[in-house]
Amino acid sequence: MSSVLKKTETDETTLLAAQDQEPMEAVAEQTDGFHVLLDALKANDVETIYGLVGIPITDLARLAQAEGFRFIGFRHEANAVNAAAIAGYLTKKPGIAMTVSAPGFLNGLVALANATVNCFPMIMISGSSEREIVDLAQGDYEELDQLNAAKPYVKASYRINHIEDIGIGVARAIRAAVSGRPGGVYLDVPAKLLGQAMEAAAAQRSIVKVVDPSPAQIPAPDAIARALDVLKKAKRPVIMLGKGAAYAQADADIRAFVERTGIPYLAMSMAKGLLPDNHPQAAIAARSYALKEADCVMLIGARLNWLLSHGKGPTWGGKDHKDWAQKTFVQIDISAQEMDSNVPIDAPLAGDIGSTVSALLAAIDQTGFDKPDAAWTGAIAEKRDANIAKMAKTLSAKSAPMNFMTALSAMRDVLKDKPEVYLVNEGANTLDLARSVIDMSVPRKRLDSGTWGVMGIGMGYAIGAAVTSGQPVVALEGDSAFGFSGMEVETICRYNLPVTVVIFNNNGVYKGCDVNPTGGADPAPTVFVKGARYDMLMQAFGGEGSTVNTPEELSAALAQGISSGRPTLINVVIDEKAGTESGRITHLNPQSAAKKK
Ligand code: ADP
Ligand code: TZD
Repeated sequence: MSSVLKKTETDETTLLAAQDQEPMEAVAEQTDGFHVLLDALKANDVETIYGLVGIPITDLARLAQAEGFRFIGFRHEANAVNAAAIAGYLTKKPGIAMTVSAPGFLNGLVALANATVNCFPMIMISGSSEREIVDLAQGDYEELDQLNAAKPYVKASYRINHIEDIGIGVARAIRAAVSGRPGGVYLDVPAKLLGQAMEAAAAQRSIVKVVDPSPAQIPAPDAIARALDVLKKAKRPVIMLGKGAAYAQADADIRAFVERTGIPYLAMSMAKGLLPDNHPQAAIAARSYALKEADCVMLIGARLNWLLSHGKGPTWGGKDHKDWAQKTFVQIDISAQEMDSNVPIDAPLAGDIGSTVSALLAAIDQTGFDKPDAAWTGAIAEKRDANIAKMAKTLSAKSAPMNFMTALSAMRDVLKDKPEVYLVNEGANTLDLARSVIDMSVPRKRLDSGTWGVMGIGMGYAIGAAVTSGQPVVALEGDSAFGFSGMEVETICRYNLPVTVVIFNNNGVYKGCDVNPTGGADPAPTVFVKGARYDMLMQAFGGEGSTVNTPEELSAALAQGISSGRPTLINVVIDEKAGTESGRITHLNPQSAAKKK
């Protein structure tokens, strides 16, 4: 946009008559909040917006499309926000989602909170009502104090009140989302702001292109020396890679560090594939043994939260759940506050993973590093190979109807030769078993329920991954998990995305054979309609759908779905008696915990 002189609304006759007297009135070109907001996003390389329309987002979405943005419209805000969140994770640039006010905002907030909890950078922009009415609680259309409602669940929550501040407001939101520990940011955009006008040239000057949005955070040299000292003293060290390491996109240096030190490594679920799961140093299939027996653990972008039993207790070789493991810990994390959150960290490395790992490599080049004793690496390899052989036996056992392992075995064989495929995964048994069975060989290809173990990310993540990458996506879903975002199959069809949804259908949550103990007509709380035809849902919108009963049928349908690049849904009939309550986290159920005592 540039400032131009514009003639006032005068017809030509008047102009001609007036030409000897007054010069044309000079009026600087005006612009409005809609345009300035989109210009601010464009200046910061935003190309795609995920959202759901309604006042005032409809006009914004239309204009965005007209201005060359890709606007992906969803059927529920949570899925739009999940798509933006995973786009942020995959690209290291904040994903952008737009929602309408109050209910639209609240529908999106769960996913925004989930993005924050998982450290994914994104910005949710919601339209909001008149401040004056909200602040006096006078009952506006879709009234809610969104700015404050968002605060506890996000990394930052901002409102822009004046058109002149849009540039700096967007810049602030971007920097908050991607700098330091990434997270979800809420940006409140009152409808009134979008309608405000200002001079176009001044608006252009107010736009901020954020310089170095996610600055490197270089660890102090003494912290590097301390960490190497702790690692060198270890007899049985192990490295744990988390999704922060995958996010960092420092793949080559991480691999060089693991290989140069010779330390066996484990990978958290979304870090699988950072090094190929069949790497000779992979201890993934010997996880329990490695965590128990290690005398030193180096965490790279992984938190010692519930997924790692808080770094203490029997999983780590402790006596009871409160017992600190007698191990040393080295931790790389961009958030210094993360250190000592659950157990004392002997060598904290507060820095970004790229800078920190390269500093460690440089220090090793100077001082050398002796690989761990063969007794330790050999013991891990032996345990791993035994576990893999044991699993191979389970996988090869045929079962009719299929159980989880039979179906996963078929999927594993198809996916083995297709490293480019993204695998989205949620459910209970479907999640926990697929994580162990399906190997990953490329970084950032496995996207799942993450830190909260949340259901509902499936279609949002699948759409976000497909839109961001153009690569094929397989979304492996429990039948319950699918239900949370299932309506987005229409979105998948509408944009003709290369997504194959695979539903492990065992007629219920965890399994489908529970009965109502009273003998009454209502089904048990965990049970769904039996023999449901989820494939017909995809067909309803013009996609491909099929129901499969055997591993051979599943293999063929999966291979076909991926190679077709078309929206596909495979309804996999799984034995309704297969499945464990809560998958592998049964021990967290209060009843089973009480029984153990
Ligand atoms: P996982 O669930 O795989 O164990 P978490 O989500 O618990 O992983 O942990 C990821 C950690 O990575 C977070 O503590 C976050 O602060 C950290 N992190 C994210 N990005 C970076 C980065 N670029 N450099 C260093 N640490 C990072
Ligand atoms: N609601 C939300 C938002 N997240 C959750 N994690 C749950 C409820 C509880 N929950 C789980 O933890 S797994 C699960 C639920 C409802 C579904 C398990 O059933 P499924 O998978 O059909 O998806 P399996 O493979 O049959 O176990």
